[in-house]
Amino acid sequence: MNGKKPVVVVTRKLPDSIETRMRELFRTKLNLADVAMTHEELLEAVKTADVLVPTVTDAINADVINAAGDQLKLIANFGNGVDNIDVAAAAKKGIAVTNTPNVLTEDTADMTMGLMIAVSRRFVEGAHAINKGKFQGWSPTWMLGSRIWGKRLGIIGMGRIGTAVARRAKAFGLSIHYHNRQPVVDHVEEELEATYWDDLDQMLPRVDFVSVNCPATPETKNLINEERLRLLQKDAIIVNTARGQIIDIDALTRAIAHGALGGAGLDIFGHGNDIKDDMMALVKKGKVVLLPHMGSATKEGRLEMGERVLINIRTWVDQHRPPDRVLPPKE
Ligand code: 8YV
Repeated sequence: MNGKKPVVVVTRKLPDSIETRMRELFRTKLNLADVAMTHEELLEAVKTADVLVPTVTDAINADVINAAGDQLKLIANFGNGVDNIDVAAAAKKGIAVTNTPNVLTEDTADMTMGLMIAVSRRFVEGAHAINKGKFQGWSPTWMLGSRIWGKRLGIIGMGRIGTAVARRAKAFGLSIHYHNRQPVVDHVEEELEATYWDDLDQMLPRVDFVSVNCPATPETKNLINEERLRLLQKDAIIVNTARGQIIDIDALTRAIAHGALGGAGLDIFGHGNDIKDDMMALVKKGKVVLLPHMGSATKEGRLEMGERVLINIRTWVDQHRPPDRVLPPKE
């Protein structure tokens, strides 16, 4: 660094206190307007940045990485998932990538439970009836949902977030089933009274709820495809607080529209224009609850994510190994 402060380019508006500290520590270029940078703007930014701080809305693909000047040495993602970054291309160019693990686990798990309840207990429909002035008075057979207590939940991806979902779900009276590359350690499996399925196709027909909590990787793209959706019980509810590409959204829409699936809660939308009309029709019928990727959107969470970014940049500047280094997939 030659004793000079590194140039840090931040692609979106971050909490004020994080931005202030970044300006104190580094030569930081902020994006106060908070308009997502275009591909061309990203190509320009990496020519001068020593450190790039992107978010989920920035595609830091091989084109962007290959356009970077030799000074770019760190991509400190403001976010846990790094599916927006070509980590392998970065590694080839000697650029380290870091993320912000742990600090959004509990918030995302809360949102997962929230969506399970919202869909099965028809929260949005009920609130909507009142908001629209359509509530004519209570009736014993109106707005009936389905009970959560005593049902089975199948978690796909039993990492930090999946495990945090399982802890909450157990308290809601759900039996925990999970699919993961490996079973979790014995004491966690015992604590959660969880049942491991190495074969996802075996688990899906047996559960009433499915929660998607695995990362988006080439292996998990369309993991829940048309065939797998067919395995589910016809009133099963699927919740995705991870990434959209893990479920074939058109197949999901069709399954719910045809009554082959109970409903879905999806916290995966980055833009309103990602949502097709057929899906909106299901939203209007109360079969689906959609959220604009709010799982980790708490004031506390965003500050902690910012703190992790600061720590990662700071340790790198001090020539130590940043604590949240993400390694490229093994070839
Ligand atoms: C973040 C997320 O809001 O961190 C993640 O992987 O999915 C989100 O909850 C987002 O990534 C910020 O970049």
